[in-house]
Amino acid sequence: MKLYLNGISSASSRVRIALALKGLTVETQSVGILGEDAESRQSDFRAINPQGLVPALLTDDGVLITQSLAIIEYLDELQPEPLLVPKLQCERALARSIAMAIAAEIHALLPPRIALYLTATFQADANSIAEWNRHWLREGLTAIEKLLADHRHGAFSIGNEPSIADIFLFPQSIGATRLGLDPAGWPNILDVVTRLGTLPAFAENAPAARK
Ligand SMILES: N[C@@H](CCC(=O)N[C@@H](CS)C(=O)NCC(=O)O)C(=O)O
Repeated sequence: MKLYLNGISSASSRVRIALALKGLTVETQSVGILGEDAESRQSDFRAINPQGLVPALLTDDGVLITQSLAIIEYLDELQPEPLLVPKLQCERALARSIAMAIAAEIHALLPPRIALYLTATFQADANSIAEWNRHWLREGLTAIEKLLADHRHGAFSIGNEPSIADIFLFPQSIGATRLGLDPAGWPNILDVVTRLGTLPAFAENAPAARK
């Protein structure tokens, strides 16, 4: 298998964490997503993934799987140990709710292409973009904190084993802290992320900071 990724990418970090938890190694290829690097993505990488986004996983059967959640669920079926999509129906639904709340409602508003568009079309400066990012992170993480406060009953987001909920929460919460948000306002998230940070699969595969 071959994983197209970028070191600063939060969505790529999710797949790297899942691979590490499962002890799987794959060939990797870095794809530029910022500045001039992003130009190679436009031409070459879009021929591979028309969305032009990372992560994307090329399977041994030659199928390109896009979207981090689809990739992680594919890996979970390929090698179920340790299971990342919980077995119990209700826990599975809650884990997917958290993963989707991050992927679809928070992260979708933050990647470089959004900032580029806001700058090119609305002349947003760096401060406005940072505030835009903080706004969607604050709103989204506050909703997830409430969800965790209502349903959490173990060490991690769902029970006592890391799941897709944690895999999506960890990189996003690191991004929020880097943007100056104080995680103390979300005690459950802070507790879960602190525990996750002690696990090598998470600590070693966090998204790199932008230079
Ligand atoms: N929903 C997608 C998000 C993919 C995504 O937005 N990836 C970012 C990096 S974190 C990217 O490739 N961005 C390029 C850009 O925004 O120009 C997933 O979960 O895989």
